[in-house]
Amino acid sequence: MSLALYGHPFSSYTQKVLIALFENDIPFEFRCISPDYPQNVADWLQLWPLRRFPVLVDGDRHVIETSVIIEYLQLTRPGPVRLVPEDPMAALDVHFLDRFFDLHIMNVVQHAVSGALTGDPVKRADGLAIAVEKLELAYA
Ligand SMILES: N[C@@H](CCC(=O)N[C@@H](CS)C(=O)NCC(=O)O)C(=O)O
Repeated sequence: MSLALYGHPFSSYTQKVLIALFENDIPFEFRCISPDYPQNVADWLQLWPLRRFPVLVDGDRHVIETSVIIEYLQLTRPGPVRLVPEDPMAALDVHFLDRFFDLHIMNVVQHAVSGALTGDPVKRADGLAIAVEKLELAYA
C-alpha cells in the first residue's frame, strides 16, 4: 500500500517524519497543507479535526502523532536504518530525547511562530518572549 503524508515543508513536526521516511528511502506522496491545495486541506481536516499535522495515510489507515508515525514506519516499513533501538533500555533514551525535543523545543517554538502569524506586533513580541525564556532554559 502506498503512503501519503499530509504536512507542510516549514513544519518541524512534518520534517521529523520526513527524516524517518528519507532515512529508509520509503516511497510516499507528499500532500502539502496550504491554501494553494484546498483539497489537501479538506482531506486533512476530515482525517484529523484537531487540526494538527502531519498525518500519515497508509491505505485505509491514518496514523497521527509524529512519534507514533515513526514507530508505525519502523513496524511496517523496516529498512537498514533502525529508527528506535531494539534494546528497550536504549529505546528509553531515544523516547526521552523524542519527548524532550517535542515538548521543550518544538512546542515552545510554536509560541513564537503563532505570535508572528497573528500579524499583531504585540502578540508577536509576547510569543517571542515566551519562546526565548523557555528555549534558553531547555538548551541550558
Ligand atoms: N504532537 C503533535 C504535534 C503536531 C503539531 O503541533 N504540528 C503543528 C505544525 S508543526 C501544527 O499542526 N500546527 C497547527 C496548529 O497549531 O494549529 C505531533 O507530534 O504530531
